[in-house]
Amino acid sequence: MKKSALFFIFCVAHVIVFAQKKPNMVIIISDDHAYQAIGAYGSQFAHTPNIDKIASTGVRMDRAYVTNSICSPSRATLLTGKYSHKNGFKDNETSNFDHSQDLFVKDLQKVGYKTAWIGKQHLGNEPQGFDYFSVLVGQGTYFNPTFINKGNQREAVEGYVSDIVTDKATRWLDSLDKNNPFCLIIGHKATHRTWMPDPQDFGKNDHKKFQLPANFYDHYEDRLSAAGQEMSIDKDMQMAYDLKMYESTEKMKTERSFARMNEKQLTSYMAYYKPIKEQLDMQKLSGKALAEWKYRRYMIDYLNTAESMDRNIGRVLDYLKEHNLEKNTLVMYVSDQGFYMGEHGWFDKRFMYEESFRTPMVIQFPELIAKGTISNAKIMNVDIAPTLLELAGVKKPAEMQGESFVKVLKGQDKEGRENLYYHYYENGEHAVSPHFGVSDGRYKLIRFYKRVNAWELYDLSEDPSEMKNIYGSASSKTINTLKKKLKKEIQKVDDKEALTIFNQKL
Ligand code: SGN
Ligand code: CA
Repeated sequence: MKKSALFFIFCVAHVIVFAQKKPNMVIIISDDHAYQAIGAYGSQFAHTPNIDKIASTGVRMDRAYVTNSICSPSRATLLTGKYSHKNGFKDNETSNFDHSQDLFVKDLQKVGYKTAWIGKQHLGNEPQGFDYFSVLVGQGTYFNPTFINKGNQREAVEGYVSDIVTDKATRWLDSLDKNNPFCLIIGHKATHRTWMPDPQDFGKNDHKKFQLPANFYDHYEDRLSAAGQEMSIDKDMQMAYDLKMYESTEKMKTERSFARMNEKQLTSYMAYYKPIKEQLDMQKLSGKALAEWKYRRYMIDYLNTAESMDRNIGRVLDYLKEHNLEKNTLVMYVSDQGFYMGEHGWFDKRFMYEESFRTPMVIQFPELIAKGTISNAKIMNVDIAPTLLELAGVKKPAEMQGESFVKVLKGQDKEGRENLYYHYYENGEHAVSPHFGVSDGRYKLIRFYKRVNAWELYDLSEDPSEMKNIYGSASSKTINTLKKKLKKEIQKVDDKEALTIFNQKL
């Protein structure tokens, strides 16, 4: 054989071996799942053995943050590695996602990856960059959900959403030629409002004692936007819609999420909730007693809903193990943002305060990450795309704003980002004022605008629950230092809208 032919064979073989070495990726993204409700994060009441298993096999990220604490903007940031003002998806109410822009999954496809998104994506009905997709229509529903499959084909499936999404995910994995690397994104509907458990999980968390957060009765002094929100468990959480307190099956069926249930599903819901409603009626609660009853029921529904998701995450982990894929597959579990479990008296998210700004993130990848690592490095969801690209050996596209945290995963970087920049835009449901801000880990400076015009400053080392806005009392030196940091971050990500507001006098 000629030398050149031999060389050619060598090159092809090298490419094949190299291609096989590219890691597989399974990204499991939940919806509104709080770190306060995860065992691995120290929750005393959560039952999340499978998420915990990912953490103990790999790393628990304790300072993972989002750039904009709301569903679709978070997923848009995950896909693009860009802030909302650059990827064009700022809020759920007015934005349309441009799927034709560069997405990390498209870059992965170029180097041989098979890609799929299955479950909740919430970025319209025409995803791009996926060899296969089956996404929930809009927010999706817990029962008998409808999917849009590639080729714009609608499919209604009977059953409970977390099971169905996982069935689809494992079927897609089954269909793959495992010699090619793959990137699978599983989007869970759980634990989004209105927290509807799989009936088999009713009762699982009902016996538990929940400690009311110390700031449940927050009076929001010096915090105008916090005072004006509409996401209070006491004031805004609805007895019927949210907590499922209906007099009769007929009344229950007036709500869309129940109207779509089959007889068996509806019967099991009535059988569980009716006695709770009867007991409540007998108690005739009001004031604080009623607020605390609502908090308790919220916790129970939320945790019962999480049971199925965690169980289904376990199915995916088992699949990888059974198919000998565990070693060469990175598994990341992340939520689209954090969530309030009664802190400040709230449910929902949106604020730059820690509970919603921070997101749970645990990652296993035995080839790279040491077992049982706890990382305090500051990272953001905008950093996920560049990290995955680096692991796949792909150069980061110039316009991608995130920074790879591969070094953090390898244990070579303990700090991560110096500053965290945040910008929330939506100005509607739950009445949270738009705002942007910076956190350096100790101080957090926030500028609210539109609905409320105000600055807020917190010293997290003194006040981790962010109850005391010290903007009015802090030294001008501290404020100026933080303002400089904020301006630098605004300029770094080229957020023109924020810069204009930053420069305005209050
Ligand atoms: C829905 C919910 C809100 C929630 C948003 C955004 N209302 O509109 O409570 O904040 O979604 O959630 S509901 O009455 O429809 O449940 S997100 O996960 O899409 O960001
Ligand atoms: Ca969400």
